[in-house]
Amino acid sequence: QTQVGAQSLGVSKMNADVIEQIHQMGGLQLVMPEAFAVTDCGALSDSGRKVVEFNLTGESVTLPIMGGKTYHAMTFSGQVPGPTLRVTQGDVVKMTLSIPADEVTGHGNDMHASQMSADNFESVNPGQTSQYCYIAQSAGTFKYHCSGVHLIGMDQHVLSGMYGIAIVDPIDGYNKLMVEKTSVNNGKVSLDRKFYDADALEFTLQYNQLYLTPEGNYDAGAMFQHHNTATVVNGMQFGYVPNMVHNLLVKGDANKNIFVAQPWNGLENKQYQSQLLFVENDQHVRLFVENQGNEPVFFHIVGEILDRVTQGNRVQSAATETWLLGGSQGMIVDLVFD
Ligand SMILES: [Cu+2]
Repeated sequence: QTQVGAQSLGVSKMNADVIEQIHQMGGLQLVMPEAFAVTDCGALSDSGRKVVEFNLTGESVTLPIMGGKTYHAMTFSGQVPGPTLRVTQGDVVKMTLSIPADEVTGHGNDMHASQMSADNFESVNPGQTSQYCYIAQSAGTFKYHCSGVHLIGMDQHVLSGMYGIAIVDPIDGYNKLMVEKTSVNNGKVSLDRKFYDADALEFTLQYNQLYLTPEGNYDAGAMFQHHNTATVVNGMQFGYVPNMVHNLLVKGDANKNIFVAQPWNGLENKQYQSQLLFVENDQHVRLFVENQGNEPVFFHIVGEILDRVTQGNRVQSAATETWLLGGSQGMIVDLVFD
């Protein structure tokens, strides 16, 4: 994980000659948004903006892994990924992180939607609580992640499960979706654009890697070599394959698997049972996607085209087959299965 400390780029600390040199070199402009400086919860709660509280705990727990074993996970609020924050652009986020007294390590929380360096918040020790506030100024999907103990162990904490997303909805709402079709009229083929209402069926998909020793502990050596033990989506391998219920529906036999691997088959798995994503044809679907890991994600849906890709409230593509997400990059995919 690469962390650029915004403070280290503070213009006031730099030699004026350096700034002039950068200028002469052709263009690096440092922009410090308002939110960078505003962390005062007292002032922000009185600013006329809606205040949204986001309360998290930092907890180490044991979670199941494919193959029937477990691993030592670190989590926000006991779950992987952590709870999803959803706010509207312009809202104030009041983030509170509490660490239980019996937790084995301190934790932090770096929310990319905040445009603040993790240095500002540092970390919270077991038995303590800390808080910061910020204005969610930019719309989009943004990662949040543990920043370790003063950045020490950040890789371990994030790759063991301490990540989530903040969805910042545009202040003017989402746009309707346009999908290009063609039709034949009087023997002539022509464009026939279809428009879908902005309201959509929504899902979040978060990609990450697990780097584990056989005992289920974090393996930093494997991480540096990119030898991942598993790629996980929303914290699970093969979490979106059929389970026994689908076997029964499709094959008439709960024990006859439909797919090559169905590791989360049984009802006894409770929340760890696999979950299919059900959508209807001709329905507007919106996916909030974040790459939480340190491998690229080549996002493609078999048999579909991504009708619209949005990042930072700007449309990046219409009708692309695949979109590439680097580490700590998010996107909003709007599409219709047709
Ligand atoms: Cu942590």
